[in-house]
Amino acid sequence: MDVSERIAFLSAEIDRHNHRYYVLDAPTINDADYDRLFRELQALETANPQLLRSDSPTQRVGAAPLAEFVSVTHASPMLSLNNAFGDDEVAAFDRRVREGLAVDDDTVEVAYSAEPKFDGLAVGLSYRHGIFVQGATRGDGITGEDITVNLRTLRSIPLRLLPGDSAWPEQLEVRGEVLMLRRDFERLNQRQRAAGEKEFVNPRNAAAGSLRQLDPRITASRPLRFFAYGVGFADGGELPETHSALLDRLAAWGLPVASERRRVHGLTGLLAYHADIGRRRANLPYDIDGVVYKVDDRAAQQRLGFISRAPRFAIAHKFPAEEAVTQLLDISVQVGRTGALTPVARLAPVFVGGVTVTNATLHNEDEIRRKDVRVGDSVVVRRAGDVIPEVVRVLVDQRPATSQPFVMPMTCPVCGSAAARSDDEAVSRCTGGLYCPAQCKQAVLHFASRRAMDIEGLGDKLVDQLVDQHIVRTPADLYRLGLLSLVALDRLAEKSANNLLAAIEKSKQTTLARFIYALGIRNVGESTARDLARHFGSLDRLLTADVGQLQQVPDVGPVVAESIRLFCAEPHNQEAIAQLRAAGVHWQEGDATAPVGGPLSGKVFVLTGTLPTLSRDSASQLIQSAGGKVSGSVSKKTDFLLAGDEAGNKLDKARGLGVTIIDEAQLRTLLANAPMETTTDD
Ligand code: 5U1
Repeated sequence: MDVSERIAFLSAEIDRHNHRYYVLDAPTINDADYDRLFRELQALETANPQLLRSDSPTQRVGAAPLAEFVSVTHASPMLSLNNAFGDDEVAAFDRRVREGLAVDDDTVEVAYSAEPKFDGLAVGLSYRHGIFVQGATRGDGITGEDITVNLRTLRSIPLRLLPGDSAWPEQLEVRGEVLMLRRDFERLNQRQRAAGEKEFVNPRNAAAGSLRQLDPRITASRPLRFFAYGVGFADGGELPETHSALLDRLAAWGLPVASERRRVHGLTGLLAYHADIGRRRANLPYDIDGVVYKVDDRAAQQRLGFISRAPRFAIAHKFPAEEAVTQLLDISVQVGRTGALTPVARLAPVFVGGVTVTNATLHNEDEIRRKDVRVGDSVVVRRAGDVIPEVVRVLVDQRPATSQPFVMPMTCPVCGSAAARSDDEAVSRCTGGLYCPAQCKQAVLHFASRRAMDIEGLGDKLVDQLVDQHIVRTPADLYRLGLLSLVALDRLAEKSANNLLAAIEKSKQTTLARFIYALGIRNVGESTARDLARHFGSLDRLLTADVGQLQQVPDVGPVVAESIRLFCAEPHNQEAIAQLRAAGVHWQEGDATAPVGGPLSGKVFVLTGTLPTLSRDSASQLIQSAGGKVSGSVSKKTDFLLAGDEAGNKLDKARGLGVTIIDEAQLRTLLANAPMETTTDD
């Protein structure tokens, strides 16, 4: 055996043992022998650097710390799931699926794939010709962050896929979750305790904190696992017809897949699976917050399609939220961005749903009255997943004799303006608008937030000072800030102040969708802002639209349309928009039908020749999903000619017109590096 054969043998052996340990949970080697193989491989690679492969098992750790995460546009959006909280909602899901697939015969049951719903972080792993090339977080579902170097450190992620029984597609993006097993979490916390370091609150937080580290050595030191639950994108190869067979195939390629997955039939099968996993939940190696059902037939999934960024063919059936009893110490009233006064329960600390809870929402005055919640009460508190904890009910028999009903203040607790409640609303609102420091702070924070104008470095402590010292009264004032006023603030060094000013300057160039979202119009979230931008294509068209025109936008009903109209009609808002424009905030306006805000927004591409890995369709899809346009012929309006092998006379024409000619690799760079786009939730 020569050196290169020995290196290949050792790499394959180490991969095989990783797979046995991390994926099959059936190791066949002890730690000392594993270390010996590993050290021998390292020594051979050091002595023969020309034989070092990027997918070698020694190359998991060792990448240099990153300065920042680069954003990546997903080949297809990473969707979220709709939730069902009870059997009736699951029955409704099954009914919708049957209707959608026109299954009329009552004796026929739909086949579903049922799986645990991991309480981890969604990621996508891209393989090219079976080699792991890129890993990304879900981010807003359209763009995520490139965390390849961190994901490479997870030994449960194969750096090269096993051959299995069938060939991998040339390009494959596997979707799944990164999590920490409970036993690994306990051990990690023991280690933290022994080192005098802070303990992690729960496995999910520990996994999240470990994955988003700029230094991959930190990620490598944390016991993270990956579990696959599907495929986001595939090109150049066949995949099985059913989702359950797809999961089996992913497992055969060496990817970890939950062993609790089952193929079940009809509503009865779904509910029996939920009950079974619910019974076994406490003994599972990982935290789950429910189960996921997917129509098993993948062609049927395509037919059912999507609604508002969630698939119609799948649903998460959540487990009931965990509850605990604690003392209600006080009720305080918070003022939100739109002036809503929200009563908040201040609680004696209690561990529930994986975290220590000290505050819980009481929603509004009617809720407090309905539940008759009083200071001093013993209350049942509930928390599920990342949902805000809530007070469920009061243990009235334990109530102190002296307790008094809660009375909602008639004035804003922050600015003293009158609090008003309209007949059709459950909440009272402070009428102070931006005069109210609480509303102003929230408005500025929202305006600057990552998915709005993305002004990095403008945190709540800074906004508190800027608003409290009357330096900032509206978001437009941010663009008037100077170095002198910033360095005069508490704890803001000159370097940070300069960075902030640069971030503010950078934010001036934005997209229409981001700008609309940043305005903070009531009932207009990111997705609606994007729809509005796409529909109207210009801010002025939006500002002058009437309720009827607004309701032509997908998902905009009478309530949202009225909120937008009210906002646009308000002179203060028009003034604020004018100030922002005068300060230099700008975006590209144009074709109302083009996706707005994608990294290739407004760019016209023409394709010619055969690309190395992408089909024409996939390349066009990638361009369009990033906001670009694909045209059939080269003209003066063409921005890029994407040329592959055997390019035709379009290449000559493009050269003649001075059009930029790019290859597939340059397209990918454009997709990854172009200015960030707008978008959404997790
Ligand atoms: N187990 C599992 N989790 N999960 C999450 N499957 C699964 N599928 C998902 C998501 C968001 O989405 C696909 C159905 C598109």
